[in-house]
Amino acid sequence: ATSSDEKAAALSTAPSDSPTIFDKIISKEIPSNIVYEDEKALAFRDISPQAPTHIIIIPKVKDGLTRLSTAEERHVEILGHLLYVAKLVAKQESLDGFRIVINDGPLGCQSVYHLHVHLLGGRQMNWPPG
Ligand code: IU
Repeated sequence: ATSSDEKAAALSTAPSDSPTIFDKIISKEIPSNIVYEDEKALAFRDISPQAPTHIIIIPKVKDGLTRLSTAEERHVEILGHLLYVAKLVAKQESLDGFRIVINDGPLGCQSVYHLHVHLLGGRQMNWPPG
């Protein structure tokens, strides 16, 4: 998929609390290329990579955490853990610099309503982002 397909998907996905495809990735009902797993988090290669390394890091238990803008105080620990996992995976992937992204809502190009951190690297990133 191109990044414009991703944008189209984001714009046509209504924000919702319903289960997402990431639940099936967590349960391994749908295969994914898992690069890291612990009791609280899972990291797998993005199916449509936007950089040589593009990994998605998610909480195994969603606990209502559909998007960053609706995060609550109880989510603080898992939010911190996801960033720490991003650091561990960046090291595992031998990344010399990387980009962390959390898309929020249609305007932020979020297409899956199970909060996730993108870890992108392996090439020179650009600024400003699109
Ligand atoms: P977004 O931040 O919600 O736009 O990111 C969702 C990402 O999940 C996006 O980069 C997709 O390519 C990726 N993804 C995936 O890796 N596997 C899937 O089965 C689906 C989406 I659907």
